[in-house]
Amino acid sequence: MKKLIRNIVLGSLLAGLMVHAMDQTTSAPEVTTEDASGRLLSLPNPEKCANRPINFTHDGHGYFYSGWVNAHKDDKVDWLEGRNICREYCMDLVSLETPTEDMLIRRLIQKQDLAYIWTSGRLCNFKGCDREDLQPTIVNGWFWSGSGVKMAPTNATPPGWPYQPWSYTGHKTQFEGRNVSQPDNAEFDINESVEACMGILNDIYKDGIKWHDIACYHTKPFVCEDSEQLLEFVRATHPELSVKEPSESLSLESIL
Ligand SMILES: [Ca+2]
Repeated sequence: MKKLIRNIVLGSLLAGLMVHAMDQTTSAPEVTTEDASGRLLSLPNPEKCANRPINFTHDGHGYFYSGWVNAHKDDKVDWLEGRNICREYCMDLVSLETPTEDMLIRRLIQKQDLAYIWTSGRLCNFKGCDREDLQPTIVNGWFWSGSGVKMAPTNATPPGWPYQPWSYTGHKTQFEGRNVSQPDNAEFDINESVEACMGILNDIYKDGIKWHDIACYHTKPFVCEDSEQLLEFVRATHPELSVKEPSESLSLESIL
């Protein structure tokens, strides 16, 4: 019976993903472009989900920063490894769909003086990404792999945002005698590594705390955010475990 329920839930989860993908975003990648070893996304670990670390909350979601969790405090991992660590806790790398959430993570980076972190931001550069509405992908092909939400075009301030989160500068600026903004896929010109993953860099290019496209193999600390999809999945398949919403609201402002 349990297996049947699991299959039904898994089936509807996959169907939901596909519909979701058709509706408003791209299908989530299963492997990265750098994948040379067949690495796949991890499934959640029910026990870890029930006991997941939560450092702060926002809008009903729990979050943790790897440096604040003993088991991960020295972690510097590539993008997919970051996702997989989060996913075992029914979380995923953080997705910044709103300026409020972006400012929250900027606050963390600023107050802790972090050089950089990974987010779940991802370039659609895999199977299925040749869809016309995603072209050119450097502008129209970015999405949050943690939530499945498509990003606004990268070449302008996102609608409703008071600022442009992508950096106005980066590696290419020095060669072109003008500011070359992000995403710029700069590493591709150096060694053909696609900058398919999004990190937040803290003043690396004297540009403040800004979004940058980065090749996914680089290693960084990371922020995890609750994944509603993975939490629902584990609640449905493991009703005996109490996999809760964050039990109390804990704002980052109250601790930092
Ligand atoms: Ca870049």
